[in-house]
Amino acid sequence: MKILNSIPKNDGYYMPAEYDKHYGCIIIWPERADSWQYGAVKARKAFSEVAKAISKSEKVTVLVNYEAYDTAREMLPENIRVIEMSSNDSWARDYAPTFLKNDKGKIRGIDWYFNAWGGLYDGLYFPWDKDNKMAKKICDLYDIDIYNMSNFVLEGGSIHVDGEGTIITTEACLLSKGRNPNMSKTEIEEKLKNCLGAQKVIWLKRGIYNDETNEHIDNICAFVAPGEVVLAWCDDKNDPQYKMSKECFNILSKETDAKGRKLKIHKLPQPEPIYMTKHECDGLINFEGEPTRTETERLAASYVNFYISNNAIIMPGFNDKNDIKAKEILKNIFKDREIIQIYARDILIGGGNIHCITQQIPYFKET
Ligand code: KQY
Repeated sequence: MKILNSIPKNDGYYMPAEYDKHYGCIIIWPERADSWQYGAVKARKAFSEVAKAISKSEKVTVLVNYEAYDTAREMLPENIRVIEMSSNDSWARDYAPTFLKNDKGKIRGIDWYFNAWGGLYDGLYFPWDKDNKMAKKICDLYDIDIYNMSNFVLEGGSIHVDGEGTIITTEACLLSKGRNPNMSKTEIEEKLKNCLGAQKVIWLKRGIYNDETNEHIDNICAFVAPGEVVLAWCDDKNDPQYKMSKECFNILSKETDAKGRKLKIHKLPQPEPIYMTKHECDGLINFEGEPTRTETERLAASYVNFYISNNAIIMPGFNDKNDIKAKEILKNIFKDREIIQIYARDILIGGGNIHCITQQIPYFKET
């Protein structure tokens, strides 16, 4: 593995869309006592279901701390590789490398700086050193060269791309004070375009209500094809999400992508609001000085937080009346892929969902 200090765009590298062909997927095993209730038992079952669904069509590698290795190996089938690697928590989307490819089928990674969604300003835990080292370790594991972008704070869940020159993100997250406070919006935009080999950034203002990541894009809006997005939608005018989604819709409907296409917007309904219960809060161990979950706290549930595997869409379900409706909408969009819905409340309690716990590796030729 070589560490590169050049600019990906100048080297001919760009981030492919998630619906492009994958080599595999990385997942990090849940363990942290303030994220995963009651020793992470239910979370581990949900993570295993996600890993199994993805492994039907791509190679899944699960990374796990020493202490939980035996449990992970026991719970996961043989076709899923389990490797010991230290982490602080389990959000592969945010701190596994962002992978890029070039036109010759070669791939490279990006090592952004990770500061637990806002560092000492409004981050969610401290320390985050093990998470921050994972991108480099993962590239070393696969012998993939990696761009050093440690002067820029970014999580993978805060960007989506169409693989044809367009990036979408939210201002609430990327312009937040806990990430790159000394950079202007224009400078951040240039950095994204240079790193991801893109020509255009579409900025939405906000994401999902009460999303503790400062409102990552991957919970509110995602590309499903060139020129097409899904957007989390809410019809209830009394719900704070109503205005937030409407504002996103207004921006998207006036925008064009990097190739000048108008965007087709598919609305994906939200589940009814989901709140933490006392029982769930009692199952978490809270660390002094860090944000905690509270009873009746609204969780940032969204069907948009799905993973696109080679032959399926792995989407969350919440035992909600909109589970079936959301599944049908995705089936109509992804006609050639199976739609696998996994009950995801036990992932949601940790603060994210299926997209947040996965990171795809684009298809590449092994040497
Ligand atoms: O990317 C995510 N949505 C993960 C957020 C986890 C926050 C820690 N509880």
